[in-house]
Amino acid sequence: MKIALIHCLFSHRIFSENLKVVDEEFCLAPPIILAYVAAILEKAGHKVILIDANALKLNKGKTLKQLKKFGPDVIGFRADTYWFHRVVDWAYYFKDNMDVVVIVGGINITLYPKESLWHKCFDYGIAGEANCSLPALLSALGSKTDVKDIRGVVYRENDTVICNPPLENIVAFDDYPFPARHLLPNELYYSFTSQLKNFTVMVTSTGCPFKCSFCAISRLVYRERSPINVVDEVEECYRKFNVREIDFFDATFFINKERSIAICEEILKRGIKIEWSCRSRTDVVDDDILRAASRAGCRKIYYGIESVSEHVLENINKKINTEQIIHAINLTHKHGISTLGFFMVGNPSDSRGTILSSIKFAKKLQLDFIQVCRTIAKPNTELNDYLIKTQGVDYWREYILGKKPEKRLPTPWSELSEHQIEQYLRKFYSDFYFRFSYIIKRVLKARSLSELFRYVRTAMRWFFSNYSDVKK
Ligand code: B12
Ligand code: SF4
Repeated sequence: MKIALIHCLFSHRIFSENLKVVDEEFCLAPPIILAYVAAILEKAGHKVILIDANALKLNKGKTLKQLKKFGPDVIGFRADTYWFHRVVDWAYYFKDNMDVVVIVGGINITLYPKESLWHKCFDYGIAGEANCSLPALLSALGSKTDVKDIRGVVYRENDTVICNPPLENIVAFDDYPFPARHLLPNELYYSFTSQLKNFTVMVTSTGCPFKCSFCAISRLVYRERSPINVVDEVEECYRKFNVREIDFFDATFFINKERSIAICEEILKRGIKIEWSCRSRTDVVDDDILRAASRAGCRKIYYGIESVSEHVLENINKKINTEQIIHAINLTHKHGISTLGFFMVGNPSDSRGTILSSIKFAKKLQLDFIQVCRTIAKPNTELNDYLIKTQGVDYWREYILGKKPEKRLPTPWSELSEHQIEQYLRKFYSDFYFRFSYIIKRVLKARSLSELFRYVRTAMRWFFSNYSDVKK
């Protein structure tokens, strides 16, 4: 069959935890999940294209032109919760203009299968992994046989949405084919802090064994790839796609010390000259890991710090303390690796005092970058459970059904108003970034004009932002 996978043109959403400028400037990353789906389809013998309309800045009309040239039997979308209605809008458009079957997959279909398939622009959904379900669904469509026995498939019969039982076992992550990067415009991607081209993202583990109350990843099954499998993909990126910088997008890359060091040693052994970054908890790194990482090209680590207040950290179930944070950041700098600290404002028990202390702390730690977000009730989190309990309704469920508009969600766990949270969020950024000493350091550390240009553009956008997302 001929299948076209489409990554829509995305934009900032009102309920996002990030400021508009951050959502728009933080990164232009490859739609790696759809590239996984593409690889699964190619392995099953299908002809596939992947249109990254977001990177290519294609609107629906231009994407339709490309689709018509290819003439797909099936088009596939990935839907996460925030962007669900954008995907619905695009799916209706193509459905109205072409004779195609539309399949949707991704995390939101796993969380809200019935509500998602309530939208008639989708003919079928896949809840959970595509590996077995999608090839089986396509062969049933090809042979016009029943789909009722295919696990993970969601479909409509008359006007009722049927959710088949989920897959029994999850697929070992090593058994996935590598993402089909040959279908992507690899030279276009970058992140706010990336310094080399080509830049890509990789995922070497999913889920996380920790249970922070604001985080949806804690509820995904933790599974990891073996070091050899990871470095095989790194090598493919390096040799086949001229990748020189990789952002490992795992929730917390260094969680397994032995695996982390084995990955670093394998990169060194094969002589792959790449630079990379990753995300980590502060309490899992030590001298051995950071030494190995630095030698293998690690140039930046994104640490989840969230707050300096131990009371706040306890309330969000972060299970770290300030001593561990200070130790991890200093050790990372000692090994010549830059740091980005993630912070959140509007946490349970956050106050003006805790936020101002966190700002001071971020500056004192001499972090190279920070990213600050509002604490929101993301779908499938403990905080969302709390919101459902206190409000009596699951906003996200209603939003998917189209019964609730896009809006800022209440934060009943915090004494701070929405306006105050917004102001502290902005203050956090401006107090940190707009320091003379910081600006000089950034300019001196920049390695290309395009990197410098990115910083200047974001700073200008920051200055001229008219708070439009606050007013809404
Ligand atoms: C890599 C990653 C990214 C990458 C790549 C995303 C992409 N578009 O490809 C980047 C950096 C771009 C990214 C961005 C964002 N992400 Co992200 N991301 C991840 C991460 C860490 C790993 C996902 C992954 O690669 N898994 C491995 C693949 C193989 O497994 P999988 O995702 O389960 O996919 C399988 C099935 O879902 C299914 N499937 C998926 N798509 C499709 C499509 C079809 C047609 C079919 C049939 C099946 C199918 O088959 C796949 C293979 O078996 C996850 C967290 C996690 N650990 O899972 C968050 C996660 C998916 N991201 C999330 C979010 C919120 C975002 C952002 C909105 C963040 C932000 N504020 O900007 C943006 C969204 C931008 C966008 N629209 O893509 C949330 C989604 C929550 C939700 N309920 O919607 C997650 C779960 C993390 C979290 N914070 O909770 N992300
Ligand atoms: S915030 Fe980080 S450590 Fe906590 S559950 Fe999420 S991924 Fe794991």
